[in-house]
Amino acid sequence: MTVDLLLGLQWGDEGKGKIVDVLTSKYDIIARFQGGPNAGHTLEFDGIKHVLRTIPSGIFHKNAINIIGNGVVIDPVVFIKEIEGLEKFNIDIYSRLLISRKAHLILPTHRLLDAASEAAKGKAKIGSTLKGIGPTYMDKTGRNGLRVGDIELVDFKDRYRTLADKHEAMIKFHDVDMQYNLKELEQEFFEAVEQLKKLTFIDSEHYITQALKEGKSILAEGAQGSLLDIDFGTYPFVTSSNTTAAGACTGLGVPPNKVKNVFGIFKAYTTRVGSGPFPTELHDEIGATMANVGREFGSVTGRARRCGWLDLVALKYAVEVNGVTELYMMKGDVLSGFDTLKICTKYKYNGQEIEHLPFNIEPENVEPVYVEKKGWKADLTGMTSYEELPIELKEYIEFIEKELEVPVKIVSVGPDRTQTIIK
Ligand code: 2SA
Ligand code: MG
Repeated sequence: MTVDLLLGLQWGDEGKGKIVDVLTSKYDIIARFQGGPNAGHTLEFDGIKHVLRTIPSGIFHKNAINIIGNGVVIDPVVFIKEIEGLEKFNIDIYSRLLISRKAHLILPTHRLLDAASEAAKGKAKIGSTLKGIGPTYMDKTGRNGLRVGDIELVDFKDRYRTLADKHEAMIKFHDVDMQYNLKELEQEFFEAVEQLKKLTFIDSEHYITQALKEGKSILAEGAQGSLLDIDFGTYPFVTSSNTTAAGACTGLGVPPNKVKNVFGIFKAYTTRVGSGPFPTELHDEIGATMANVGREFGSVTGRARRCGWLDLVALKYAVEVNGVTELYMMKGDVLSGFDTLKICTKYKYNGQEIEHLPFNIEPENVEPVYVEKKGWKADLTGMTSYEELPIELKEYIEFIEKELEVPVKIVSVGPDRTQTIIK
């Protein structure tokens, strides 16, 4: 069998949680391969809204196994709270969720270090979610990190102390005003670590190889978006993991030749939260309408998301880097009501018109070039078939398909599981 990937093609918040949930019934295993509690995957069904942080979106389906791969970073404190939240809905998490021993742990001092580092950057701050993601991946690549498997070692606490002491020195180095009670944070951390031991730890690469041999189907669920990839995103305004297709291989132990379909998910417009360049950003009424109608607030931090027109230059880049085979368009319903819609197809860059994403997309370097499309007025949220969709929306979709040379297979017209049109 093979592995399919579901990835965000923009700056995150494309609606991955909803789509994995819709697709899950087709797969035996759902796996997360990167990121950590900086993600917030929102799922809505039966009138209830769930926000998942580290746990894969397949957790609501009783026949799916959910894996947290080695590429993920886990904050035991956040993680245990997430589990407690799900237990209220009588979900048998312990039989459905497996964690890689090689996943790295977010320590309380990683979170503090994240905050200190951002504060020290001042205006140049990344706009991090402050969940300790960057410092944890730094320790991973710096070969200092603690992993889930380490909590079973007798000297875990000593190892913890050595690393936490080093972090404290680093926090001091940043020389910013920070108040914290590390003793309290540590108590909470070690209690959560004890809870974590109730879960099943696996070697995800071995588990996945076996599962593939047994004919199981696997869906790898990305977090954040392609333009936040540590290598291919708008560096340094990115997250610290590979959010693109290759990350699924290194973050789970999936051999590249086992990857089959790559589902690329994008919003009918564009949003970004945190700092960093955003060529099609709108600072006007239109952007504000998108934010209001689309409820564009971070599901974890509640931060307002910046909004703008669809950017096909950036989207084409993401399609290429990921090798996307099918596109899923989200939130088409949010664009209902505009007379005209704009789509960016090129950038003006150094006096020339270009169609590829250049090294630097700061506003002083690029100016978006738009084509205009006729808008539609109909409310899409009750529509259930592609045929029903307004002709202008179909034209909007067909234009995207032609430009990206990949078919749009799903059109989402609302947050609920049922508001999903399969073309
Ligand atoms: P970090 O926390 O250090 O990885 O942040 C680095 C950059 O990556 C962005 N980032 C995100 N952007 C959108 N959504 C994310 N997840 C949450 C959600 C965000 C929230 O799904 O709603 O609740 O605000 C996410 N995670 C990281 C971040 O904004 C920085 O630009
Ligand atoms: Mg999100």
